[in-house]
Amino acid sequence: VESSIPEPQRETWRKFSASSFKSKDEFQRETVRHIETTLARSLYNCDEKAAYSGTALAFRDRLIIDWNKTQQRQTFADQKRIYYLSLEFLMGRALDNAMLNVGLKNSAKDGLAELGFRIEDVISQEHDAALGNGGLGRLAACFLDSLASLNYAAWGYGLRYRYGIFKQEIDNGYQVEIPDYWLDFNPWEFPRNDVTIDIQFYGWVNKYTDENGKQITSWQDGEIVTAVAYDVPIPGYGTATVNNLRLWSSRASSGEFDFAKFNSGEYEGAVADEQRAETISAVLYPNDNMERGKELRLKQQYFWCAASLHDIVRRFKKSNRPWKDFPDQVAIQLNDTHPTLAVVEMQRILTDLEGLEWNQAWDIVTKTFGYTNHTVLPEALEKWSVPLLQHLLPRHLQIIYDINLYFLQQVERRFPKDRDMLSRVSIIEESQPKMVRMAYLAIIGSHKVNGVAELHSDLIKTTIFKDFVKIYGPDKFTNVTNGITPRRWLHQANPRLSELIASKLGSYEFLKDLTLLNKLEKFVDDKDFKKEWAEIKYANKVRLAQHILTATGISVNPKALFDIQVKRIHEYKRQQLNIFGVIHRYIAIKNMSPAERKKLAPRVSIFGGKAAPGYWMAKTIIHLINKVGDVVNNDKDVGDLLKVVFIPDYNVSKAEIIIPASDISEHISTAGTEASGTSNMKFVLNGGLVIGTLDGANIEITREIGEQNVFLFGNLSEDVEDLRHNHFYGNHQVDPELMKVFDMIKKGTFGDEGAFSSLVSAIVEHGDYYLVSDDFNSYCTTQDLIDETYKNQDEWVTKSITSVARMGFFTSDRCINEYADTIWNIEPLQVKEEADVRART
Ligand code: BZD
Repeated sequence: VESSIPEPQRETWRKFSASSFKSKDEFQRETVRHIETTLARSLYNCDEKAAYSGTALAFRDRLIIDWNKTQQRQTFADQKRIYYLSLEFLMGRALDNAMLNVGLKNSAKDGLAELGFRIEDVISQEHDAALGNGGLGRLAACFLDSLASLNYAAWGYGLRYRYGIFKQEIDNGYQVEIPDYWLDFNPWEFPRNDVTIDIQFYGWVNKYTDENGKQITSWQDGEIVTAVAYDVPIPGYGTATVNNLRLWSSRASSGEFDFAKFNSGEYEGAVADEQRAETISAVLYPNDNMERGKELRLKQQYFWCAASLHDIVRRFKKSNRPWKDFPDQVAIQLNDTHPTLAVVEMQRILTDLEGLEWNQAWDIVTKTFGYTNHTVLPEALEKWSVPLLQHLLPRHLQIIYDINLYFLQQVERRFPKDRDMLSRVSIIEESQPKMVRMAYLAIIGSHKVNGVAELHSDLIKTTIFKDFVKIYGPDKFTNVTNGITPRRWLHQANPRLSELIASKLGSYEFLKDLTLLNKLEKFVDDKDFKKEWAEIKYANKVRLAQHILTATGISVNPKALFDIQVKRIHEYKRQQLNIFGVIHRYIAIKNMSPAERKKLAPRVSIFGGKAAPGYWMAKTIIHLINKVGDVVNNDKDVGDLLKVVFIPDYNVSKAEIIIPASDISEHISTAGTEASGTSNMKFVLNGGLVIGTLDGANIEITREIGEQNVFLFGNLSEDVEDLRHNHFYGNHQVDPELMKVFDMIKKGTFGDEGAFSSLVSAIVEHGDYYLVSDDFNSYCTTQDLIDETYKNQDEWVTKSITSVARMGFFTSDRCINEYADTIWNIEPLQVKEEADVRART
């Protein structure tokens, strides 16, 4: 490379090459240096925020050194890389993760203590990186952790939103959204002002024949916005691999156009252009599983896909390989349909810009892409209107039509007798206006399509994509059951449990091979071990009780059973079933004699989660939970027997406190609606038991840990259709116990009943689409069984330990290895320095 240092000077270079700290003293030296110089603070004005900044900068230096080496190593090795395209990366905090992954948390802890700070206080200064809505975004973050930990050459590509998911406050029981401006100090990102790509919008398509008689298609005029790369280092656990997450930020293009405006005195106009450009990466859309069809969202998608693809193509071209090698060097995974335009952009690059024949290009495209589906909910399937695409991306719409034409011709040849098939599988929905079905485009443009848990992968094959199974055969469709990283969700969130497990297994090796947990089963009868296990759970509950008190003013008894449901608020996830169950319990307590009350196990019902700002029903559910809490928590008859808590602003760092503190967690979606769920895995890995429906990954969790360790209830997914039908055409009776709950709401016990009438009428009058009434009895009975079981603490702890021991399958390491083998066809890159990686803490 021409820009590298000539050989004679390299010695000097090497002599002063940056090296990273390895001990407590060196950590202190680096931290103090950063505080005094980089931050220009002194020991006289160093608060926790400054201590955080200095510590983060010291660890950042460490990561950079390994990051640079990793990128060099991967470039030299010149192997296939995997690119994970996701509009969301829900990373949470980075410092704790960096400390644990490089193995120096203990040095930092002691070092900070000597400087006058508690490490927990320093760590909690960090603002969450909340560039995601929920499960889909957090899955992407777990995948990055596994990819680096397993030494895969992998890049994430996303958007650098200025505002992440909104912060939630609760005001008088209502959700209020506060903007999440998180970039005032972010030491984990590196602007690459030299890595920019110009992205085009609008304009028109010019087709002509050039002087050599060649057909040229060119997309002309319109508007240019510049994408600037911001890189985030992703350290692996116990390895020297540090991968890259590249996030694109939008800014006005520095073309002559703006200067002309400036010079002609149109200062305001130029500034307005600039702001319009910056708007593209300004804010994360806060809807999960709900499609809205907004132009700015489509602009975000194209901006990010185009920037990422041009970056990938530029990197490939440096290797001077022929285009046919592209799929051997590059695998691109589409996290849901949000990046589907990447398929179209790739085809455009290869044909319009690089001059390949259509078929040759399309072969490369389909070998490169894989598509992961995360939902079967019809309202969540992405569609873009043809007129909008025509306006914003005229050339891409033409390419989509061509892809569709060749695809339909192929279908026509294979199924000449099935005319309906053509309209069913067409990428274009013949509605008013016409719509582009992004999932169909993603399937047609990929070589593999996967669901995220067994039931879900079966459902997509038999329902929404069944025609495509006929067309392509079943092998194109596969399952990769989701997983979670045990580094963050066990070791970081629950350090005492991790330490106890390590003391029994002899090392922390289980964090790299989670199946080793099965060795814990030997100890289920070990009295001391069980006692310590229970003590750790109790300590985690004390920690959560403290947080609840600070955040809500509600004081809860840590000896009570903690029953937790934290996740996005959605009708299909059925937080309404949970809160109706709570009201049912409240009624029961009110009707009990003092003697009966004495026998009841005290319970704390804990909720948390955000509602999409425009999702009225979800907001009403939050309101009801809070109002029920107001009444129940202040009822002298109830006392400690029942408390209802809504923890505001559920996010990754709060999850790390909440999840280790559950006795029971709720995963109670209508069967067939929750694609996988991943918090179910996190809760069980932390020794909590679950109440759940036979949905998503609950089914596989049950298979792994044993039916006797799970509280299952409710109807099965294969019966849902018939039940829904009967709600309208049979004689549908709402469960009588549920009616009593509704009576109490209607009486105004929880305030103005009108506020909650939509929740009641959805069930009583509008067909109860989510089967709340059908599952109510089974749900309440199962909750009673939980009370009974909890009374026998010894048995409870046995279930807890046994479950954890059998959770090895649900690591995202297993999941990533499955993607690598069955979809990406890539191998990890061997890392020499691995032997040299320091002792784990
Ligand atoms: O993806 C979730 C599913 O609902 C879960 O069942 C599953 O476990 C996870 C991971 O596979 N889906 C989402 O979180 N979806 C979104 O957040 C989303 C965001 C934008 C647009 C559409 C959906």
